[in-house]
Amino acid sequence: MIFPPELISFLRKAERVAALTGAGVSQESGLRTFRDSQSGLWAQYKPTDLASPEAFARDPKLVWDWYAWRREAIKSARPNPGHYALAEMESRVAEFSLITQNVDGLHRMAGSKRVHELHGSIQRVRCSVCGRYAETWGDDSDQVPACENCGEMLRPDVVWFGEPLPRSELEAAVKASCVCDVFFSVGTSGIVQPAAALPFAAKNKGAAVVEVNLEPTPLTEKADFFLQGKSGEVLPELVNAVWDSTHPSR
Ligand code: BV8
Ligand code: ZN
Repeated sequence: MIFPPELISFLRKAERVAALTGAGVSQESGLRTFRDSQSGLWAQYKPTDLASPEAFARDPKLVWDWYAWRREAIKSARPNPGHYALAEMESRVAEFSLITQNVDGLHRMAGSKRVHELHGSIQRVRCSVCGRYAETWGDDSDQVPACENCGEMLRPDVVWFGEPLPRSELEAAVKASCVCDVFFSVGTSGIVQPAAALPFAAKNKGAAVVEVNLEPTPLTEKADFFLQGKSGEVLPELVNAVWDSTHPSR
């Protein structure tokens, strides 16, 4: 891909960069995005119907099994070149913040250090009542595992629709978005709030906004650069073009 020269020079000069990622950045690791139709047993459900406290109250075992199925899928997933390119960018820029909506943990696995998980992590499990984290749990086939501390049902440590985001993660993400020189929005349809507002906040504070997606989104017309393509291909090429061997890292 040929990149606009002004994008290259923006990135070479950038002191602070922030990147918001969504399910699209993990698509090339073999994980379905929320927009892709779910497969098999789960095809009949919309994620928004399962990822909510109401769904868990109505049918806790169904919701627990959906997350157990996703944890299994993630076990065999590995970071793809897009994740690694973002980790490389962090090593090249003075201040880099990775803000992710994903709960799959692949950014940290790829070596990203400063990661703000806005929607929690599917790898962590906590008690739905006393909040205690569980390291291990039974996989009893007909009921949700119980908390060792209080006996109530366990749940995934993710943010469901209608639940508030972790305050410290959101505050850090808003701060990074408002002070950055360049803001990337990668592999996200830009629908879910408040994450989807971050690129607009960055733009309003004067950042150059770069969107990487297969197709346009509500952000595209506001973005300064729209790099249409797979993040696993576009991002490594961009990192090479900006910080190739002739340009010293920071
Ligand atoms: C809150 C964790 C308040 C769980 C998730 C009406 C209007 C506006 C807002 C609302 C509204 N009604 C309700 C709301 C608020 C609601 C919301 O935004 N709803 C939406 C549906 C409108 N938000 C909330 O409820 C949030 N909480 O607001 O709380 C509050 C405050 C105080 C006190 C109490 C309450 C909580 C939202 C978090 C929900 N949890 N995940 C889990 O994972 O199971 S959301 C989940 O879905 C993801 O985390 C992610 O955020 C979202 C999916 O979006 P994407 O990641 O973008 O994925 P998607 O599949 O949509 O798109 C993929 C993109 O990638 C596509 O564009 C595709 O083209 C592209 N792509 C694909 N392959 C590639 C690619 N791009 C590049 N390369 C590729 N290879
Ligand atoms: Zn408990």
